[in-house]
Amino acid sequence: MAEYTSILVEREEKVGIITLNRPKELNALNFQLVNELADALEEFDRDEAIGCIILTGSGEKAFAAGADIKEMADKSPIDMLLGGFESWGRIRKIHTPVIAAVNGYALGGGCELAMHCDIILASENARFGQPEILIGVIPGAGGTQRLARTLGKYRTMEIVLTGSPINAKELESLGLVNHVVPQSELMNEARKLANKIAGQAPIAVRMAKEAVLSAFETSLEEGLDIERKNFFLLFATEDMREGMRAFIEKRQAHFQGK
Ligand code: CO8
Repeated sequence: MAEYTSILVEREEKVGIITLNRPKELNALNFQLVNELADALEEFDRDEAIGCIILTGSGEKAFAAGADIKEMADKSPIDMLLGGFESWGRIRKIHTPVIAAVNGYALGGGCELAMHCDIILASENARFGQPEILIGVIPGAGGTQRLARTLGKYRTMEIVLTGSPINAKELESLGLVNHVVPQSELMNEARKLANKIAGQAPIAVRMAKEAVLSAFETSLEEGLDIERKNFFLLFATEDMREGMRAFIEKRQAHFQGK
């Protein structure tokens, strides 16, 4: 594992855990942190032994309270362009499923980062929001798009135009948060879910993630094509033979990632 200064990286068997680690700044996302995060996610993505990644924040107050306003305050458009924004694109392209364990504030870039993940678990005290409008800007890492595609136009407009926070329970009822749990249970629940995913046939998991994400980026026709091709492709894997044989023989399947 590479050396990181703004994140903590651990592995527990098939699960990789990344913790945003600037607790005094409520894990505000400076460029260094986002670059490190992209590096660490890619490192886990290359590791065939890792079947799922959990992303969380250190401390009890925040997942991430947004991009680092102190770092951004004096920047020019060119500084922002050259400052490492491509790391967000790298995070978006991770093939391994990523679970966000949102343990407090997920605001601005923090909310956008949670939405880059594939499943969002939240503690009861978690607060989400896109407060950029309050400091004279707008979301810049996908907030307007991912919220609109999940919640629809009207709720998204209110969130983006008022900057008001939303609690985890409300987002659970709107379908953006998968489950809300007590803070003391959050990492246990994330581990349980991560281990369940990491125990599935790895190539099927990858194909499934790709197919679901294509629903955000293609027409229904193209998305159905991607799903069907991935489905057919899985008939070339040993894990597909093993999974179906195990069902017929009434035993547990042993997947090898081949
Ligand atoms: N950036 C920098 N520092 C921050 C941030 C932040 N986003 N959030 C909190 N901090 C710092 C505070 O300045 C404070 O530091 P200090 O002790 O040195 O004064 C420390 O963290 C603790 O914060 P508070 O004292 O404010 O804690 P409170 O409990 O009173 O309030 C809040 C917590 C409500 C979360 C409050 O801190 C807050 O409103 N933070 C800012 C939230 C925000 O506006 N986020 C959006 C930022 S813009 C953005 O995310 C654009 C994304 C674009 C794409 C990404 C590009 C990289």
